[in-house]
Amino acid sequence: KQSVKLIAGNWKMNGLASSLVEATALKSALEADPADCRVALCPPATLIAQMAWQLRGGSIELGGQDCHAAASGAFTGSISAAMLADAGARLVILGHSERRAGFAETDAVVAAKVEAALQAGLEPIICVGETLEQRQAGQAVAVVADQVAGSLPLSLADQAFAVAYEPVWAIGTGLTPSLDQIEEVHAAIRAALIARLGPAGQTAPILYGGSVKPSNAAEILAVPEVGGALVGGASLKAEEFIGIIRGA
Ligand code: G2H
Repeated sequence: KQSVKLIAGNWKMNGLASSLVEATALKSALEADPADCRVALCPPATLIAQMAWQLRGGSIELGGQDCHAAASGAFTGSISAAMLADAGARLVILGHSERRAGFAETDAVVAAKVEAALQAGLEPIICVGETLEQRQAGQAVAVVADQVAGSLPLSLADQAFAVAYEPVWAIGTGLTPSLDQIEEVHAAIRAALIARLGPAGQTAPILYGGSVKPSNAAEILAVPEVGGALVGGASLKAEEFIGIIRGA
């Protein structure tokens, strides 16, 4: 049996205090019928402390969606990894394509953020994925392998972390790669992880992300080397997210 899967919800810039209703509904559902996997929610940072209180005593873990690479200092508007941990987060998503594209985050920036997360005791979920142009040019595997090599510091070797494969063209579009395409890229990521980190690269879960929903979760999660899912839109409603969790 494969190790336990990680199903993480990425709320992105969605969620006000009123969204806590969904988190509470998810907690109740998991208490009534515990999941066979790890479940995490990554809400906007403003909600983490409140949700940590709301979800106390339950099994749902919390994560941030980004952090600064520095430990502290004059970085107006930014949040450090230690602040996320202090608020109650255990994980942090780093290098999401929306950060890479919209905030000019290079592999080197992502790697520095991963170091900062580890320093703060957070488990990073490091995202990689090709654009549609890159896929059409037959470069998907090469692009993703390059991102793994560049975004993962060697200090990850003895730490808990996950990688998320998120093809940019599948994010929020309703499009998903075929199961064969997912299998091919996940195998390439596993090889790149081992090339980069040695035996330590053998066990980190490789999540799939991009338009995961209750109707496609079970088949995607059954693909070899798919160690979980990073779920955007469908994590905002407890009912949909639980449908995905039940597929794990
Ligand atoms: C990909 C994913 C979550 P969605 O960004 O990280 O979002 O499931 O809405 O495609």
